[in-house]
Amino acid sequence: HLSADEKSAINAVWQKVDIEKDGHEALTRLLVVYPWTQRYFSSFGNLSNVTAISGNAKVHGHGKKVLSAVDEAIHHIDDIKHFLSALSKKHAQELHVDPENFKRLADVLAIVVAGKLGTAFTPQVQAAWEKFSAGLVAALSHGYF
Ligand code: ZNH
Repeated sequence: HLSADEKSAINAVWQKVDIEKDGHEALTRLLVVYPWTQRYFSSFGNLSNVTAISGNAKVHGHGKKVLSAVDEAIHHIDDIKHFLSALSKKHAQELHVDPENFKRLADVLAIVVAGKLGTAFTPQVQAAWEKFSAGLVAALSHGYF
């Protein structure tokens, strides 16, 4: 479970995040660094290179959607597994997303967040953020079992 200090570190990180811009950046990075993930977004059109991915309006919209869900999850931080259970089931049963990809998204999001915070991303803040990310990934993976 998260301590009060950890929660305040997580909130301090999240205050710096721009849901639309950083969601777009994180999803773009996911699709560029792990091109295999493009297979889930065949309806998004052209994802053939970095310029196409970052300029794709559907990638932009979806990045915002994903980080909006993370925002809501942060507002339900003590009950994250329950809060994300329907979304997890949807990814498992309808979207058939390999849950390994939640970890990959959490990794690229950590890179985006670290870039924004700079020296404010201290080892303590990183540890709290990783704990939250692990809980997020676990909650999204829960519906697979
Ligand atoms: Zn996901 C969808 C969230 C990850 C893939 N997603 C989605 C949505 C949301 C989300 C909110 C919407 C739903 C409805 O509509 O109902 N995701 C999310 C989150 C995360 C994620 C929070 C993490 C953190 N996803 C993910 C990944 C992938 C995905 C990793 C892959 C790779 N999703 C997806 C898809 C979809 C979704 C494919 C569908 C889209 C469309 O539009 O179609």
